[in-house]
Amino acid sequence: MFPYPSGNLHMGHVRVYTISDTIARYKRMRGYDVIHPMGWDAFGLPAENAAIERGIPPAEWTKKNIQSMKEQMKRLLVDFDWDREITTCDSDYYKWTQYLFLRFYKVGLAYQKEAFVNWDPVDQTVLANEQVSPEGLSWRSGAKVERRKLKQWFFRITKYAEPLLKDLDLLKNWPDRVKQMQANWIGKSEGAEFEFLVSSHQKNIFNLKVFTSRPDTIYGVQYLALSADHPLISEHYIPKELHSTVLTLAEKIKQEQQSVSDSNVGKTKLGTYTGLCATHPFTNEQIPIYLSSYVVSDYGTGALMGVPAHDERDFDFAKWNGIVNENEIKKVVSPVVKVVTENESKVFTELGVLTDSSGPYAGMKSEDAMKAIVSDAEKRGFGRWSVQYRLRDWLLSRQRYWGTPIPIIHCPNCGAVPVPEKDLPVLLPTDVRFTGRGSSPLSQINHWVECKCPECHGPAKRDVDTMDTFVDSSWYFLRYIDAKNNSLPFAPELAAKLLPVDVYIGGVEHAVMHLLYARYFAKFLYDCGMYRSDKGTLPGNGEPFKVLITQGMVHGRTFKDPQTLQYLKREEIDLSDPSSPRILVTSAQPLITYEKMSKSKYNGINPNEIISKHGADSTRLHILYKAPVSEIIEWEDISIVGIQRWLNRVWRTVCSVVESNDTIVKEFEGKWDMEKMNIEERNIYRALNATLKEVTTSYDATYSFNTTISDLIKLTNQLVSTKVALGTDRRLSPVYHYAVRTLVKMISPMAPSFGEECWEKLNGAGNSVFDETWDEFDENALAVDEVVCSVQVNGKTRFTVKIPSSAISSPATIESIIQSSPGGKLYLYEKNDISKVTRIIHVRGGKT
Ligand code: ANZ
Ligand code: ZN
Repeated sequence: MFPYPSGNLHMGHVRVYTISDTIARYKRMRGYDVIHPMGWDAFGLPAENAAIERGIPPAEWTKKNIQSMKEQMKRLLVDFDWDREITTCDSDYYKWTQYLFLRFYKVGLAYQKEAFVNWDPVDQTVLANEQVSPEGLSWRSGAKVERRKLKQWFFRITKYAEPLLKDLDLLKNWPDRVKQMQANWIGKSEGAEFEFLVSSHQKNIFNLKVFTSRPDTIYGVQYLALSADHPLISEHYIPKELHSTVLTLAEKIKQEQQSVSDSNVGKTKLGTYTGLCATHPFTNEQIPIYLSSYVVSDYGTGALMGVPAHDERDFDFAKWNGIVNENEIKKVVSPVVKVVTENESKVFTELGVLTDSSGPYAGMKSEDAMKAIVSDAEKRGFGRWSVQYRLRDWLLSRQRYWGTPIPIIHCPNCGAVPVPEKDLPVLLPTDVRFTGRGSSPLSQINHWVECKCPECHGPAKRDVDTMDTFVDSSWYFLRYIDAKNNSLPFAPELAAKLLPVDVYIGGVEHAVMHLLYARYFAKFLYDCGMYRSDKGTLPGNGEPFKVLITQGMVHGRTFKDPQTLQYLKREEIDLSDPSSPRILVTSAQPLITYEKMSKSKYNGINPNEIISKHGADSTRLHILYKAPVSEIIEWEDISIVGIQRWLNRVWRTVCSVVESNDTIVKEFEGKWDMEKMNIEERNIYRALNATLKEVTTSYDATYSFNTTISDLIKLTNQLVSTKVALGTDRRLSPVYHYAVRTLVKMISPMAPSFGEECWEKLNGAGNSVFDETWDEFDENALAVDEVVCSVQVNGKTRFTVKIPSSAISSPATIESIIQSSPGGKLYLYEKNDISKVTRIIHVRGGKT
């Protein structure tokens, strides 16, 4: 995932790009043609705020930040394909964002409708959600933010709800957690729709539809409830005497739902009787209709059937509004197996068996009753199956300057007219004054706004909104494959050949929005034939990312005063003894925790400092070693010395074989014969191949770099401690030499400059380890010839013996080896009496 160019790399970037660089370098060594691209998610609010606060033009601010972040990435030794670099605020990128917007627009997937925005009444301006404090105040004026209805642009992502949900199944190499979050966000609900006739003076005046996920509870309906926006809530339908009560409450509910914090929407139990009743379609009973704050206007039909016996919220609402007494609650479902509990909850929300109150459906199981009830309702014409999604259309327009202009012209005669393709890009004007006040900056530039209608050539106005930056980032990975194309966003053949992205790495905070939007874009473009290929190359249906790695956060060490619990600055801590930090003034021990890095906690780590102090290689290895990729890292750099000591050991080992006998190794390569090796060589050869196997799997598929590093440390230690029979002249053992070379290769993707240095030492200047091919492990070497077997006597593990592989299937041989071993003599003869043994149990691979 590409970064926002804030100006500084943070530790999260260090982590994610170390992971991607490691995989990319490894894949190149394996002979793959790797695209490892980088770009900048460069539109957005901070640049505009910098302009308002400090008068720096957004473009300038952004460019400077990109420069400095690029330098930092280079210092981290990340090997990106800079010739594919893209920047979303460059017109040769946003031209194509506009082009793609129009593709959506032309098929009706981008449209305009009224929606609420945050309005600052003092500065007379629209605010982004990030500019509104949790208390609902404007970041600049401090005014209480209001909600206003304005015409806004939307992407019809709901049209893709079903494929976006269903195709999660195709993503076998995505974390389950992310798939679950997307599924919840889409929120598919299967149920039924019923119609209730509302009548007055014997006349049917309205056909009221409700959505329910529990059609089996239809006989338990004791009221109906409407949202404040429901068409029945109007002077036309509500009896005169209740106009003021009902309509006033409806206004109040709307105000409350429009307040900035959405947290109390649907929670309060505001409600009132509307004076209307409807006929229950099955029982013909008259059911009262209420107005209620917990009914969401844009979900289902904006109306629901209240079943107090089987839904908690309905129960609360019915009780608070005095709709029914507790003893009048109509139970229509009971548990299949009655479990008697102390305080049986009043509301039974599970599926069960229908009670006698359910007319002809009594005695049926919920599942069967649902089918029967909906099928009967269908036959009688007042109900049907229905599917609802929580997913809402994506509001994409922003009343801001620093974003992709929406390529639409509004003409008084022709309405909204797309800017013709030949006139793209619609460039952002540069003569802008940033005041943070008044209507959006673009709307204040008359010469930009005023234009000619492309259709009737009469005077018209440009759309003055810009796009949400999530639009820019929904397709950038497609541009990487063809970054310089100036006739299309990307060539379809190239896309078909190179996509989907093999490995996509980023934070789990993008689990929903970014990853869902990118899937939506890719699927739409796939459906309109902009990238397609023979079956097999794509995992299906335009899914853009084959493997998703969500790296964990990097937490920083915080110090707190144990008394006041205040966060302390680094300068307030005496760290001269790293294992026992002290508070300088009091010499007390501070409380130490690891938390998300933030300025207010003084626990931020500047990657520049870490790299300067420890070097890029050690920094990279340390960050890979501290935790599995998807888990949180508690960052401290005290233990980085462990990594450095290891690298020193590798270096000394490299130096000890330095006079290259490359030619001898080459001679052996591919035909190592264990029979001809002495025992030490054989052990090394075995250890090397075992490590190579593990490490290769990790680089290829499991990305468990922390264990990769510990495997490599283990191998190094074995090389250091092995006294090869050939004495101090280890370089004469081709096996040893081969092992050292291969060790260096295995380390290199993670620690590239160290790897290069070692390689030069081994092979002379001018040789790059990244030009080498990866060694395949030798399956023969992995066959073990001894197994360690641990022996329990009377339930306690007492000793171990080594059993030759050949004897493993013979219990008698194993027993005799155990008896004659030193441990066996002690525990079976001296401390116990072997003649009293009653039972011998062999356990192998967990099986008895
Ligand atoms: C009767 C009923 C009985 C319900 C019962 C639930 C349990 P999900 O599953 O999330 O889709 N509902 C319907 N429209 C609503 C709206 N616009 N605002 C708020 N709530 C609404 O939720 C569907 C259930 O939420 C529906 O099923 C309805 O209550 C309520 F034992 O109908 B149920
Ligand atoms: Zn026109």
